[in-house]
Amino acid sequence: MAKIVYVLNGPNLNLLGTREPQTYGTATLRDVEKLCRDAARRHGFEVEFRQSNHEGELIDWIQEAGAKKAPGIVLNAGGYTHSSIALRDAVAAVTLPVIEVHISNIFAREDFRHLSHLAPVARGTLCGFGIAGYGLAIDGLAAMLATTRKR
Ligand code: CA2
Repeated sequence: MAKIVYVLNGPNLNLLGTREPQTYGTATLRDVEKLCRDAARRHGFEVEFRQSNHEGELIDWIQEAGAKKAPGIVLNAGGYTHSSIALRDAVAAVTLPVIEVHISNIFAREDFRHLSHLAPVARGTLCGFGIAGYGLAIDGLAAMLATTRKR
């Protein structure tokens, strides 16, 4: 059975590559998708790649990944990272490893971005690596799963 990693993107990430290149670079979300598919393939995974501007839809997808027993979730929750208790609850409730990713270094930005409600319930967090962080998250997930399987 195919091992399908969910890569979920939150609000405004559909605009990637069109604005704020000094913060987010010039790559588009399509480029991120390709990067994720290439990284996943190297580990024998496939990718379900989605973006939504709606909190509830992201929560539904986290629950869907759980119900389908996906190997894990890579989540860039965008601005909801800093505001959403509901997303945090969804991440805490799912039994799969969730890797939190941010393109920018949220700790080098405004104070309100320093708090992530997701970090305490995520299995790992990556930020500041640009879009390469998505590939690193998939590599990290694969390494975690390989370790788990050996136990
Ligand atoms: O650095 C990240 O990946 C963020 O999750 C991006 C969020 C921001 O609220 C987080 O603090 C950090 C914002 C996503 C908006 O993306 C845009 C991309 C291009 C142009 C405008 C917005």
